[in-house]
Amino acid sequence: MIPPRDLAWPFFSDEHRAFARDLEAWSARVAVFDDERDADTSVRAWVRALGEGGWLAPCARLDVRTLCIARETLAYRSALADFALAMQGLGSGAITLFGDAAMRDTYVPRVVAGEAIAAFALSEREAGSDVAALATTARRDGDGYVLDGEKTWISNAGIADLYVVLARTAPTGAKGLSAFVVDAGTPGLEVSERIATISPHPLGTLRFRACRVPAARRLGGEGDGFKIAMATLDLFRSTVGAAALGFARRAYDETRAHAGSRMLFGAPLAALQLTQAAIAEMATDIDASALLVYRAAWTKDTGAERVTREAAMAKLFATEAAGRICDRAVQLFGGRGVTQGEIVERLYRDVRALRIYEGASEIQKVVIARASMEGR
Ligand code: COS
Repeated sequence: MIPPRDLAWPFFSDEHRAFARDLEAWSARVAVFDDERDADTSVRAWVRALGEGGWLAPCARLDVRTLCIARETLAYRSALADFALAMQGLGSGAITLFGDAAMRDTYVPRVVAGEAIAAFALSEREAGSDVAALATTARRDGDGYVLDGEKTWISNAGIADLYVVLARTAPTGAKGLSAFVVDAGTPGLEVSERIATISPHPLGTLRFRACRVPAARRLGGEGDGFKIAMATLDLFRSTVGAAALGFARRAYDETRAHAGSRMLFGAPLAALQLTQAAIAEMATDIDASALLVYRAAWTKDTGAERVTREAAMAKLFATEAAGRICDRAVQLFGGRGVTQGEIVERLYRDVRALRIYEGASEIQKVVIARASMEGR
């Protein structure tokens, strides 16, 4: 939940403030569809509910501040609600940004209505951080392309209706990549494996075997794939920081409530100076994260062509900080902190992947260092 004083920041317009308050009210009221044993059903339910509520509209408008507010607000309540919205955005973002009118009309309204589930298929077993090393091929054949290869750790694999897929149309390097939209159910596309993680959500491996895709399903020009992937990731990286912020704020609020009521040595836990130090560091990490996230989002929304550096800083700092905060929360909850069913135990698991997906912390450092050396 974004505190009212933060909403007073100049990064936001009245429209953003109203969106934050309305989504907060909706998400506090709505039933929570989080069943860790059946994440597929939970995510489908969230996508439908978010679509019906009109909350997926920012996935098509791509106003980064609204996307960040949405992720921060939903992550505070439910990791799967945040995941559902994030993937509708990331999975359709490249179509909104680079698709022609026909492709946008075919896919984006259904994604926004919650009628179609979207996915972004970039990572491979040997290439995720090094995008230019992708090996899946797309061979031109008449009026289409034939895809062969494997993608893994793909969120929504198995429940998605459409996949944006990065594949190689020329032998080497970043300029040899192109992007395609592939419908689930296309002959030659198979979900070959489902992957279980510490914070369950739909994830799996896709296998392409002579999978034929019409040329009209290529996004942008042949060879534009690397830049399409980078531009899409640049836009969504700040939103990963925003989700981290939502988890962190929840852990912080749970910790403050606990520290005020848990008695030890004849006083509340919060009376101990070591607890006070922990709470002070959590609070400072949260404000610093929020400032970096909304600085990056505002910079993009107000017309910057690239926000590579700002988005990398926001994701790096906010996800690392949220890891520290959720870890501290577990520590201050003691035995309860590692007990299944406790909110902070769940947050501790939910927050971990954010330092890895959409560019690991180490990659964000590479990106920031390069920009710094170039004087950007
Ligand atoms: N936006 C637009 N264009 C970009 C860009 C960006 N963010 N980053 C790079 N480019 C352009 C470059 O300007 C360059 O263009 P020219 O050849 O015309 O000059 C081209 O793309 C190649 O860039 P570069 O040489 O920097 O490519 P690298 O292979 O060295 O890129 C990094 C390395 C680390 C930046 C890249 O591979 C990356 O971001 N990896 C992380 C990807 C990721 O998030 N993976 C997680 C899986 S997806 S959930």
